[in-house]
Amino acid sequence: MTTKLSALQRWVDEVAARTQPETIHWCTGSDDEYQQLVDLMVEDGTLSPLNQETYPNCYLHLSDPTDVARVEHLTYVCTEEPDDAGPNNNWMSPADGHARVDALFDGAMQGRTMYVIPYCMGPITSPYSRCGVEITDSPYVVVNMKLMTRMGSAALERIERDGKFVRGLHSTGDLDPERRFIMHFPDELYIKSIGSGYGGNALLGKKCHALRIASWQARSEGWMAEHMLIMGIENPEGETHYIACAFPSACGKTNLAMLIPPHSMPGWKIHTLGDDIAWLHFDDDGCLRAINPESGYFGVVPGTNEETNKNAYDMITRDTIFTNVARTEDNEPWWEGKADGKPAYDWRGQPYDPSQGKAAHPNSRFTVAATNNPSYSELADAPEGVPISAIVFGGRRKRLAPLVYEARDWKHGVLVGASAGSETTAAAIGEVGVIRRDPMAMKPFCGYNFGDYWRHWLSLEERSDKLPKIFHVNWFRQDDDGNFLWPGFGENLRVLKWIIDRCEDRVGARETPIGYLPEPDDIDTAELDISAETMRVLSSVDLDRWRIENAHFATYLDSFGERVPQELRDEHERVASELDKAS
Ligand code: SAT
Ligand code: MN
Repeated sequence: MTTKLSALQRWVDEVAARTQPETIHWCTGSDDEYQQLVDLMVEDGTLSPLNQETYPNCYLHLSDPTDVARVEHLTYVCTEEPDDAGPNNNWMSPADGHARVDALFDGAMQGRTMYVIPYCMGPITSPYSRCGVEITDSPYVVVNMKLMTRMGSAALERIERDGKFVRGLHSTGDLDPERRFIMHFPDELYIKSIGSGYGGNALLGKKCHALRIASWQARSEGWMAEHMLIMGIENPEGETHYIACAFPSACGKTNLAMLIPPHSMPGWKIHTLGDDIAWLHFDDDGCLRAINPESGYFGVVPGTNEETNKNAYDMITRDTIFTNVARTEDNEPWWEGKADGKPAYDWRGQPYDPSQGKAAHPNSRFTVAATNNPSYSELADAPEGVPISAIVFGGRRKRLAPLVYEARDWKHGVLVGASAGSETTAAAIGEVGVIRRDPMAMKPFCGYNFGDYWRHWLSLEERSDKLPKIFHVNWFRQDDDGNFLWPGFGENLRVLKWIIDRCEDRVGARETPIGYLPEPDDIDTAELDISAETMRVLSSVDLDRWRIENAHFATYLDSFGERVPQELRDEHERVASELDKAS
């Protein structure tokens, strides 16, 4: 196969000339193609079949032990002006960026097959969708892209119609961390990634395209590309509200998106639209609508069980690719937090020895098509997307943030998102558990200067009088002994109910310097083993800690210099003075 789109054909020829593959394979996206690639990888050891009786069509991939997470320090945004990438990104000039990686791509695919993957982020017929083509020498990337995106012939037809596509060039290279780069050239809608086969570094449709490049495109075209799950919440009366929630990697977006309502909330239903990325556009009525550009999940495995996320637990018993989990004697996948079985081999493929660390890597992942999810929404393929009632920010905060609070208005909501922080997780290489600022959960993913990004958020207020309300949640508060105060998981629906009641003006709230908080009794705790005192702690504001937090954020804002919108500084000062007054 080839293409009638000359710009695409030319690019493929040019890449082939540089990387010198043995053959070129244009991906059709068919099930047969998927199976052939899986068989090929089973033959060469890239994949191992798991127990086909209990885990039909499930396979295990063990990556190089140095290649198990995103590498933020090797991820660059290449713009002419360093300030356009901003202090939130590593910067290189486009000329240097190309030169740096092109040298590594020279001859990189010798003796290998080069796969050309046309893909569409979002429903094929949606005006909000955007397309890309990834060229890779990794069949593992191809099968993951098949599970995660709408890829193959239908996407190619749309690309040929649109004439426009994001280019993503990937090679696993030699996996040497010294020769690993993830480069973005937003002006050219071009991504070049080499030296890693891992998820966010290699599946270029995901973070590289759908967040870094798309956030750049979104600013110039007047929409938003955000690190948000999308879910529908249906109450017993049959009324459904859609919300979009931004939490950092490995903070429970997948679990929340496919939550199972607790026993005390009969008649409630959850509909999953997406678990990681939302593209938000205004419709003609000024209503903000969301589509999920992806069509599959790349979720964290450890901790997944029938209690925490039964939908995910069930959906990954078939048709799933596991990456870096452990294995039992019966060849079933195993991970920390799985209720049954025990590990025989660890994520490096070695006989399990507890003194060598965890059996499954803390960032081990499942890749599975969204259609496997029992709570998958019927509207996930709707070209017009779903209307968003609330935007919810959050993160892991042991001490500071209350269970839930609501921003006073849009401007304050932008500040709430911009000042979000979270403890780091195993989703990226680096220290785990330290607080870092993570505005809108986009720290690793915003493809341009955060100052300009906040300005873009603020500007939306002029576009509509139907903007969603903005909230902040924290499922991760702990007591002095490190016990979680809130049970989390399915019980989080109790908090979402309060959020929806606020959107519908059905419940009051208490005004505080940080925003509106529920009265402790306004969150229903029926059938929960939680004391009134704990609820009081969860719904109170520690003014001293908040003043320290606010001062810390001021310093952070300063690091963006003149790019910080004055409106955001003013809003920050307003909150600071409210905090001073209240203390
Ligand atoms: O590796 S990914 O970026 O795809 C997953 C994540 O970190 O959110
Ligand atoms: Mn993510």
